Amino acid sequence: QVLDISWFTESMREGRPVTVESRHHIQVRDFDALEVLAESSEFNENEGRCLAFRRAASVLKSLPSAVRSLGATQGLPCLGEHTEAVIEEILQFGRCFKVEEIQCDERYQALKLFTSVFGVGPKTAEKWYRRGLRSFKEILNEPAIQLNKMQRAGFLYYRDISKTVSKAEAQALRCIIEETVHWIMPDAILALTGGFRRGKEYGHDVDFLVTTPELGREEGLLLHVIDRLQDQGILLYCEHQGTTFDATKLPSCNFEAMDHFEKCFLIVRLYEDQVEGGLQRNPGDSRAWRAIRVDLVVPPVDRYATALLGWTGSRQFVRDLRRFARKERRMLFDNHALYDKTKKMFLSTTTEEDIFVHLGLEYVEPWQRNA
Ligand code: TTP
Ligand code: MN
Ligand code: MN
Ligand code: MN
Repeated sequence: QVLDISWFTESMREGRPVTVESRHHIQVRDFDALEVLAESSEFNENEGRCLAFRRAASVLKSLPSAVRSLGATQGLPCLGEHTEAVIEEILQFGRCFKVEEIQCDERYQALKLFTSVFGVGPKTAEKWYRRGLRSFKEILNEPAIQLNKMQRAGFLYYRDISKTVSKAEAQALRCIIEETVHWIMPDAILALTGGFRRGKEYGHDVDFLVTTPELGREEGLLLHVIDRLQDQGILLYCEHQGTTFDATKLPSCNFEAMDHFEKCFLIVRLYEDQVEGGLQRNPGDSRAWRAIRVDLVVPPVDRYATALLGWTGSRQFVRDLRRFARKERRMLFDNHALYDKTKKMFLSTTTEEDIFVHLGLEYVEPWQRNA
């Protein structure tokens, strides 16, 4: 299949400017400033600093009112000296010099653009940048560059999958997935997870958990679902990963580690007439469908609660909860299990509520987990 890039123009570079008028409080857009710093740290492989900026942004986001003076941030957790300096600059000048410098940086711009493609991580982006490549056109016209299957799909459907997914589109996909799963196994359990379970209006993909009432019956189910989507002619891309789950392993301390459940990363075709109120469209696009990224994960039913919590996110919320568990409760948990280090035993969980009970915390509703 030859890549059609006729639709691509240089103007599709992302890069939102963070310059703001001079004013005397911190507002929502300033979190973008911290996000730029986090991203830039990520590109420079400074994972610690990246996490620090993200944590600081989420602490500021959770404040009930705007920050109007540096004094107002005194005593807040997780605000390091770098973040304090950024806030001070924004309060004083309405902008942050360091952030603007990064946004103008050629390497930052190229890496941000490249990593916006599905299947392209910081390593690949860096490799392309070092070869002197700066735009999609240059990458796609460079004969020495071998794109893998995922990256080809990433470019092919770039315009659709870099566009947000609406709640109505997510709902339509839920119906499609539900019908497919239940056609194969009427009593299978399906849950919408990710940002849409947290009540978000928009997302970058749609995430689902699938399991079965009895342990073991989930084996083979996902491959069957994939087959069925293929038969319906709506499967545009599929990467399937078999399970590597090991029930004897302790929960991982490394949050960024992917979980071991069987899963697939899909690109699915969604038709106009399947969505209440119609599809979100790019100007001038008259196609009757759009492509959407979908993740399906299949934990065994006895791991459903931890998997649901992990896949509901947000990333920052789960990261903080795991940190709390480790530091305050001597407990480890990840998407697979909850483990008590004092008692040296796994704690069984059937629902998300059980996890909060074990951690000695009040239940936090999904819509309150948008940290
Ligand atoms: P995402 O779909 O990346 O994020 P999101 O749904 O919160 O937001 P968006 O609108 O951008 O899609 O991931 C959902 C959650 O799943 C997130 O908290 C991280 C988690 N996750 C895992 O636990 N394991 C994995 O292997 C992956 C890819 C994600
Ligand atoms: Mn998601
Ligand atoms: Mn995401
Ligand atoms: Mn996802």
